[in-house]
Amino acid sequence: MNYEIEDTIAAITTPPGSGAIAIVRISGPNALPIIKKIAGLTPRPRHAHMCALKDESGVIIDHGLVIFFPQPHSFTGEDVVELHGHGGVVVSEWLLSRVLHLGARAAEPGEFTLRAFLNDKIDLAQAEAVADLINSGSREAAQAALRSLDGAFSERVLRLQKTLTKARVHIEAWLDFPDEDIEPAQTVEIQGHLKESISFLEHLRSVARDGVQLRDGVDIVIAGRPNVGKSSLMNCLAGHDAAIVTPIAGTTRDLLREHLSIDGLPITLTDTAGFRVSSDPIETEGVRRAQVAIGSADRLFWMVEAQDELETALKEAHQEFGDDKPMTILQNKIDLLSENADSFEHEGVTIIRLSVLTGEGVSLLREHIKSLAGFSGEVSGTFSARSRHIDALQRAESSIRSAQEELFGNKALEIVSEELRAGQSALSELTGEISSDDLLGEIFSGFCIGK
Ligand SMILES: Nc1nc2c(ncn2[C@@H]2O[C@H](COP(=O)(O)OP(=O)(O)OP(=O)(O)O)[C@@H](O)[C@H]2O)c(=O)[nH]1
Ligand SMILES: [Mg+2]
Repeated sequence: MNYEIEDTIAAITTPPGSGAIAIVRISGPNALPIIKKIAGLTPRPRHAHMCALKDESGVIIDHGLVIFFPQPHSFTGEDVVELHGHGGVVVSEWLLSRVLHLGARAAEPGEFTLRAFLNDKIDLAQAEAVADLINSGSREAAQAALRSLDGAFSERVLRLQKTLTKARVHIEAWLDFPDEDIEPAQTVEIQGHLKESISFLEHLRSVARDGVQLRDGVDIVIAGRPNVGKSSLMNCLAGHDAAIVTPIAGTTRDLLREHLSIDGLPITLTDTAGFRVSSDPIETEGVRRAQVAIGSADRLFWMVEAQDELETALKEAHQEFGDDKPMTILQNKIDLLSENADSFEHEGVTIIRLSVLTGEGVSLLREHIKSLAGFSGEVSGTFSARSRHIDALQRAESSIRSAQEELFGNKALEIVSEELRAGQSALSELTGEISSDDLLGEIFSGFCIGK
């Protein structure tokens, strides 16, 4: 990652290929001089100018719009110019090469957002939310990312920081004047701040956990012997005929992936070829691919027929995939036995009896999927979050709990102070007040070019 912000960067910000428009974005101190040479005018701030965009010999590359966002009121906090040209690969690359020729450097992935962060336009949690919004897998996930981008997560972290600062002010004062006794009323006040912080952190962590699920989703593979109804389930959950379903065993040969959402929880569902030993090399390859997909999935749905012996099904699945693979056993086709849908635990494995054909038990399955992800389904106030956020919130909580215990117990104020400092520092990682280059590199390299 390039952490220099003195130079001027440029990139095509729209996706490659043909489209109605393509946008070249320039950010940095030379954005305005560069555009003057290309468009032959000094654009007024935040006005769209229609003009001829020319190369160095005066040849018109394209007619397009020029919009100038002067610093600091731009996305990056620097002078930003956008060139909106016609959306063709040749024209947009020609425009970009002209901009680069005039002294701009090609932006790295995420570099515009990195600059917004470095120039204090947004904090780290908000920068991450930009990527989450772009990559969101459901409307709910997009809304959660937008909430984070608008500062919902950061505001809560800031509120916590303030409460902890209040507690630290007292502690530090006592440390500075060790001869003075601690007033009982003040201890109560600090305890109050710590208690408030802990319960707020608990709440924040549970909302963040939903946020992580909304962002990451769950990767589920449906597998089992041929003809048990795997593809039928895929179609049922996807809501359309994604996979071919026939009464012929061995219908599905290849992996088939669908992205769907259950109450906003993004799911990647993979349908696979039925497991059996076959002399057909295509089917054998299908089974091999299914095994690979199961290996990397969050969860395996091992499907059998309702009439099959449960113990046999469990043994078979454990033999095939080991004891560590998180799995659910689906006993399908209960309609043939005229039985009711059911969901229960057996030897630590969830068993769901259902009929994909009649739809009975499918709602049990949907609830099961949400509970697997620890997803409450209450997404209206959720913001997008990542596992690094959960980790930092957990560390902050454990530090504050230690401070609380110390204050009740031994009352070693140095330790209380140290724990509170550690708690605040964990919270600072969320918003990026404390961050390493490695972390920034990891976060911003996940962006696309031009963002
Ligand atoms: N009675 C009944 N039939 C079902 C049910 N679910 C699926 N079927 C039928 O079972 C047959 C096989 O369904 P598929 O969904 O193609 O099964 P599959 O497991 O994908 O089969 P392969 O791709 O060959 O491995 C079809 O005729 C389905 O209509 C069910 O709940 N009840
Ligand atoms: Mg199938």
